[in-house]
Amino acid sequence: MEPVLTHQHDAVLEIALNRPDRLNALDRPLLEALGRALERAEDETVRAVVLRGEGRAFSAGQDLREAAGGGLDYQAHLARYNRVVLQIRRLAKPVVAAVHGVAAGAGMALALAADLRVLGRETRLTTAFARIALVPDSGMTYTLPRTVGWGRAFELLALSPDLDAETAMRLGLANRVVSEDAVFEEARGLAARLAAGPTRVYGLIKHALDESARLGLEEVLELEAQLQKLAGEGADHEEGVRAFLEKRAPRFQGR
Ligand code: LHQ
Repeated sequence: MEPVLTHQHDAVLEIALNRPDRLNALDRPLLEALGRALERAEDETVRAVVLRGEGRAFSAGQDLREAAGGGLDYQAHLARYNRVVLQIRRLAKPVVAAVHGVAAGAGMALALAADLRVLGRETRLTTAFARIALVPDSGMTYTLPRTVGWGRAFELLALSPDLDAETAMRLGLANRVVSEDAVFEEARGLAARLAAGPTRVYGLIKHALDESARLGLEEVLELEAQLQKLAGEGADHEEGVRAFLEKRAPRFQGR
């Protein structure tokens, strides 16, 4: 069985984690397949990505059977996680995580690396790492405090509560909460809407937000000016302005 499934519908690439009997626990073959799937997302025919899980969960995080007994070289293994997290963040197009069931540990970290999260009303999130006496990884110490604030991050990481969808929404961890069986459709709808947008500019927005996390105000202002020059030269900007003046909806080509 392929550990990751991909399916492209129009300009939306759907990537599904596919170890349902293990709640899509992440092991080496799955992470390597996810890396290959994310390479496919670079294709210019792809303008948005949905990341989701098969079965009853998004992902239970690292496969603890693979990690048990000291047989796993954590540093080498983390390079596989780091690769996919960077692939998601550096992909110059939006990634929507469709999070149903549960997302734990590195599974939650993958969802946090995405640009938008759709949760089901019954979905639970848990950082999980400290429950098994591990520090957070897969970028969680970067994404979590930037999402929920520094004041809450330690509590979520140290005590690892089960967060329900309502709390996740309140903390800014979810963009949409829908009924559990509508999670994929909602995520696909969002991705389709984004795929019809100014894709190149979405990539620049993503870059600007990531960079702003480590820059001072003066540097942010400078970066915005540089990116605005790039955006302003784009065909989509010209189309957006023309559509506004002609009082019609823009037809963006993603350029
Ligand atoms: C699992 C797993 C799992 C294997 C459920 N592995 N089988 C760590 C190490 C090294 C380097 C890289 O980074 C990391 C990062 C991490 O991700 S650390 C955090 C790892 N994840 C966890 O600690 C979560 C462990 N799982 C759970 O706490 C629960 O399973 C959750 C809360 C996810 C779901 O609970 P339930 O809905 O009650 O399901 P369940 O526990 O009954 O699980 C169903 C099956 O899936 C079960 O197998 P079985 O044969 O008994 O039916 C579980 O053993 C298996 N499974 N998570 N991570």
